[in-house]
Amino acid sequence: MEPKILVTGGGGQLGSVLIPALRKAYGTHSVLATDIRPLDESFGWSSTLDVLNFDMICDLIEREGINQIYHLAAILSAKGEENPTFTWKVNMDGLLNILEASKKMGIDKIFYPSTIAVFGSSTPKVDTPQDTILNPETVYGISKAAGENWCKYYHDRFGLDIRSVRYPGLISYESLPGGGTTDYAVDIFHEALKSEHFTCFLKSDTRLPMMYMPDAVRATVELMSAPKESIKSRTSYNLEAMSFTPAEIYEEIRKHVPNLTISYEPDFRELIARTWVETVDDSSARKDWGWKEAFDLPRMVEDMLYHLKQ
Ligand code: AKB
Repeated sequence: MEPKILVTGGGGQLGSVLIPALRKAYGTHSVLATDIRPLDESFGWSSTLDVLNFDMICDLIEREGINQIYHLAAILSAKGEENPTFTWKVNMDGLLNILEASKKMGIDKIFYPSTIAVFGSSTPKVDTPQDTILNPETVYGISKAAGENWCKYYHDRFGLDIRSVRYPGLISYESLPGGGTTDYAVDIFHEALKSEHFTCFLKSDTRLPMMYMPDAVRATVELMSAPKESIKSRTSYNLEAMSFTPAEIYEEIRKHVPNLTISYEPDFRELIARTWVETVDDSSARKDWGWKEAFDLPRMVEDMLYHLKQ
């Protein structure tokens, strides 16, 4: 069957890059971009959608003949701490509405992004295993860990084909992050080209897993097009491309922008980052559906600067 894809949270950092990629893969008229706010014309076929409104989701699925959903709408780690109960509502009720609507309306496939924020202080920090301790310490992480389990539940109990990856911090020249702990790794590029000084909200040695957006988009498309039998994890797959500290990305950018300076003013986001892990073991994704990154730190830095300078 021809895919007719609904993307929620389409105006966010991932959605605004993933939507054009899905259109390229499946055809311009096969992807409906939605967001809580009206999307501008550059998004093409779009609609407003409040994921807390179950009837609105079902109406849209019916009216547009939707058969796949990429449920990206969520409030991220740092922003989520400003209003924990509202974050829980958006992230959790939003997901449950999508799952229930998918069951009711017979949706074929669902994509649910999870995150390294599902890990916590007791999780092994290096080469974090696929199946490990999840004791998240942000409301975003708690909602995503619960969300992963809901996805498995709807798969096991109702046969829904839901697939998920635990994204590391995402770095993109095409879109800006909104309210995450890993946002510094995008901000540093913009400041490098604008003011040649960057004030980092993490400490110099805080190591986190990261990924360049072209890899994240390709991973998503590959996961979703893999044969059903090859998907062995129905919670969420660990995924990694690189891992670095603020000091390391600074040194790499300085090879291209020699006058760049950096200072460190750690804030509450440092405390969040310290509960996450440093590197993850993503061998299950590599084995089950052939994941392999194309960008390491030097290649990503070169490509980011090249595109941002354009
Ligand atoms: C965040 O920092 O909250 C996100 C994430 C790692 O999920 N980028």
